[in-house]
Amino acid sequence: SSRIAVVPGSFDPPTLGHLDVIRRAAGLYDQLHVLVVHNPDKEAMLPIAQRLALLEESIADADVDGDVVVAAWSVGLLVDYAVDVGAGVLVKGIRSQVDVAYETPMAIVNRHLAEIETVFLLPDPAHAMVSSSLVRQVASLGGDVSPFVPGPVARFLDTGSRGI
Ligand code: COD
Repeated sequence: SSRIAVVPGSFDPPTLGHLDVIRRAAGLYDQLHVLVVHNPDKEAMLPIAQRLALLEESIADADVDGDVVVAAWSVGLLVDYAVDVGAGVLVKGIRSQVDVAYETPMAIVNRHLAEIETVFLLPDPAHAMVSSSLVRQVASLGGDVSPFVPGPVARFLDTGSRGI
């Protein structure tokens, strides 16, 4: 049977850290669903549709090998999406003890809810300090975000075409 995994995130905006996790996960599974999930705990910078477009462009631009689907999910449990597409695994990136503390209870709940396993990938040291919140901060203060994000995201943030 084919191995299908979901890589969920806010992706607000997608970063080089995200792209690293996506590329490596694509090498581990037959099909990958990169899922833009609305996180009610975070105030959003970009609308979901914009994050989807930037993710698609960034994945294409980076020539990620494998069967990668980009989708969005805003109603119901994340594991409902996973079950719908036949995925048995969620892949998350772990940058720090803070990420471990945040992800551990969710991983346990998701396994109880739907027998979905969570697989954690350690970050590439080159991108381990990159986060969307850092990029949002630098962008909002007019700084250069190009060292932290894929080309399409850098170009988008740079043109000031954001509706904010
Ligand atoms: N290097 C490696 N990994 C990274 C990096 C980096 N530099 N930056 C981010 N990541 C990882 C994150 O650790 C995460 O795994 C993923 O990439 C996405 O990151 P973000 O910041 O875009 O997304 P988050 O952390 O806001 O996650 C949002 C989710 C909605 C996916 C999360 O909150 C979640 O799983 N929610 C579950 C909703 C649900 O069903 N709840 C009920 C059961 S618990």
